Order: sequence, then C-alpha cells, then structure tokens
Amino acid sequence: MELVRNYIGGQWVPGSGGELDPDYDPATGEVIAQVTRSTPADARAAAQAAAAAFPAWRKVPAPQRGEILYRVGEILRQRKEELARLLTREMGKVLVEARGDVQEAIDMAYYMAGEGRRMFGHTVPSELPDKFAMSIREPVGVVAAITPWNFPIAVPSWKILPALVCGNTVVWKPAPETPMTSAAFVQCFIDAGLPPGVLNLVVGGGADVGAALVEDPDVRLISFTGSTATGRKVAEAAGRHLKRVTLELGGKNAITVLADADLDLAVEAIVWAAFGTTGQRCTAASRVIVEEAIYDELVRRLVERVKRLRLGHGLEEGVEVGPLVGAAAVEKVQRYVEIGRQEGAEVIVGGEPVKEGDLARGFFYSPTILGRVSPEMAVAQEEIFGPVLALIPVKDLDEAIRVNNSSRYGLSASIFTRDLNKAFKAMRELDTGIVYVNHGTTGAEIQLPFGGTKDTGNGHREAGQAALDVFCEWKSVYVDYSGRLQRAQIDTEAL
Ligand code: UN1
Repeated sequence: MELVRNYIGGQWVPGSGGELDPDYDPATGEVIAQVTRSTPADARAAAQAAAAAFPAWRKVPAPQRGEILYRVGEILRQRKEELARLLTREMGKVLVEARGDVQEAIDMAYYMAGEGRRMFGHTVPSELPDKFAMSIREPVGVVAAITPWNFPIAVPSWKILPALVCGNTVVWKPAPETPMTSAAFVQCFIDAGLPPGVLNLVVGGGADVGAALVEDPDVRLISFTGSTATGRKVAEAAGRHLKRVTLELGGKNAITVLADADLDLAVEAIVWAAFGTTGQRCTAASRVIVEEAIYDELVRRLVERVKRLRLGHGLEEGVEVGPLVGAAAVEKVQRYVEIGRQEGAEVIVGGEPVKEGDLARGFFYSPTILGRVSPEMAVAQEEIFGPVLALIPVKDLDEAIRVNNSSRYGLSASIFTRDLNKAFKAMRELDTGIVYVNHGTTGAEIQLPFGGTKDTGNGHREAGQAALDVFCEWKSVYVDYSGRLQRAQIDTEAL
C-alpha cells in the first residue's frame, strides 16, 4: 500500500509525528493508502527550505519560470486520466468532474506560463523633467498555500502556479483527506524541473500544522481556501504578524428563476449546480429563489429529474453523484435536514443517508430538496456543503435580489430569465463576486477573477490577472537622470 510522505527541500521525507494515518475511499470506506503524520516542526522545516530556495528562484527570469509551468501543464495533460482516477478514489467526485478538476490546473498552468512573458508593470510620466517613473512587480517571498479536499488539484493550482511564476517559493498544506492526489500533483512539478525547495509539501497534519505555517517567521503570505470559521482564525493570526492573507471561504449561492425563464434549461442547470460534486463546491447552488407563478411547475420538474440521479462510485460509468467526503459530512447534512424540518420546510425529495445495498458502505446521502423555505431559516442562511437545495418562493425580481443578498456570504449568484433588462439589473444588483446569466452558479473559468464579497473572503481575488496582484509586491521606482537634485513636491508648478 502506498505511503504518502512530505516533500521538503527536494526530498520525500517522513513527517516527525512518528505515526501513520489511513487514507479512505469515501465511496467504499476502504483504506487505500497510509499517510505520514506531520507536526508543526515539519511546517517549520518546509518554510525554512522555501526561504532558502527563494533568493535563487526569484532571480530565475520570469519567462524561464513560466516555461517550467508550461511543462507542468504538459505533464498534467499526459497524466490527466491517472490523476483524475486517483482524485475520485480519494474524495469521491465522479470521474468526469475529476477530469475537470485536473483540467482547471492545466488551464491555469498555461495561463501563468504566459504571464512569465508578460507580467506587466506600468511606466507613468513623472512630475519632473529628466526623471523616469515606473512600477514593477516583485515576489512577496515564502507563500503558504492551505487548501481544501473538494478541488484537490484545481484550487491548489490557483495558488501554487501564480505564486511560482511571480518568483515566490511555496509551502503547501493540503487537506488531510487528499494526500495521494497532492503528492501526485507535486510530482508533476518535480518532473517539470522545478528546483528543490521551491515547492514543498506537508501532508497529514492537523490544524496545528496549518497554524504553525501561519505563524512561521519565514512565511510572508498565506493563501487559504476553506471554511469561514477557520479563515477568520487565519486572518486574525496573520493580522497580528502583519502578513498578507487571501481568503476564499463559504458560500450560500442562489439561482433565481424568473417566470419567463427557459425552465428545461433552468432545471438542468440547478441539478448540476446543486448536486454536482455532491454539493461540495464553494460555488454550489444551495438556494433556488423562484417566482411564485412558476413554483409548482419548477418543483414538479426538479423532483422528476432529481429522482433519476444515479448515485454510485465515481469511477463507474454513468454515475452522476458520488459520496460525501466522510462520516462527519453525512452527520452535518442530516443535522441540517432535521433543522429544516423543525423550521417548517417540507422535505420534497431525499432527506436521508443511503442505507441500502453497496452504497451503505460509503458516505452517500440522497439528493435532497427542501420546499417552501423562508429566507431567514438556518437552511437558507448557513452553508451545508452537501446535496441539499432550499427552494424559496418570491413575488418578483426585486424581492429575489433582496433574498439573494440577505446571505452573509457573497460568492456566486445566477439568474434565469429571457428578459434582457431584468438580466442586466440582476447582474449589477446581485452582490456576489461572480454572477451568471442563464447558467448555474458553478464553473468559474481561470481567466477571470474568482472570489466573493462579505463573509466569503477578505476582498482578494484568485485566478486571472487579479492573482498577480496577490502574489506580487508593487515596487515604485524613480530614476532621476537630470544630474542635479530635483526636489519633488515643492514648487513644481513654477517649473
Ligand atoms: C471551489 O469549490 O472551491 O467555479 C472551487 C467552480 C469551479 C471551482 C470551485 N471552477 O465551480
């Protein structure tokens, strides 16, 4: 059985915890690998290795750094199928989606490889004659990337690839649920020729390992994706040390369906956004806000489609919904369904873990729709991170926008309508970081900024050009070639 270890300073090494922990297939409960146990000492060693590699890496010309990333993209493309299968076995998402997870990293590798040849700064006119003014990008230093299990390749790629092309070195702490996929991803960087120490991996650690990285004196920037509760702690600790921190946290994304919408399209989109990845995306739709006039018709069509969803092992052909990631996730979903019942929501379909047949061995939960939910209920406000969809009837677009924006989260929102005026109004007034028109809430592309408002983050965006602003410091440079002392900000008007 495979043993997953840390990768520090160019070596695969055991963690200092002295124990091994099992890695499970959530669809069967089977142990598929052993993972080394890490401690804060391993986080420290990794940060030191990253700090040692930084001076040389920042000097590698950005186009060359980009070329290594291009090779990472090529290797990912060659290994897409094997990475996708590994990913499905470790965290359960169905194979087509696992391939998509790897594809996002391929896209990001090529995008950031290109940035190695752009990475534009600015030249601006100076106030004074014979003086040149420009702003250039510099790397920040050692970056700690702390990532979740739900996109074990895509989300880390949004952090690691831009960090590297900008000249930073990285310590990556993936979620404990996906160590094998993480190690296989790191191997792609090694095989692409990334120098030792530039990317380090610490697996199999608890929250203390992440906390140690946040506090580490060598770490200058923490890029975190995960829960809002943990993100708050990360931000507090980073704040004490005045470190840069970027947070991608929870979501309670809604799809609004207006009475004039193409209902067939809306139903397909809702099912994909709510039950794809078993609802375990930060962009997943967990609320549908629907105009009362079409409420009953939408429910009828949704139920008909959801009942036909095929659950099973993600590696099996034709399976549409895999398991939840673990036992705690099943309990959390069940708890929320109970809360929903007590709050007065009606369980229209689903509402229980799968207990019969082969699936009973894994962490399966039947896709669930809660009807007649009101906007203030816990099931309409709190992130469940599972296959549970709350239907909220409203009277018109204005109320729909109010309900959408009543969430403390603000990642993604969507509207289905054929009315151009209503689509544009919603596009401007929905207060999320991402808005879709006639498409569900998932499927963000890496060319565009990714992130959310309010409790979803702290104002930063990942991916696209925005990523460069996260992973670079701006340096303003003035070159005075006049040969005399030119005093700025005094009597320039008199010149
Ligand atoms: C996440 O769930 O953390 O937009 C990321 C999407 C994917 C990424 C989701 N491209 O759904």
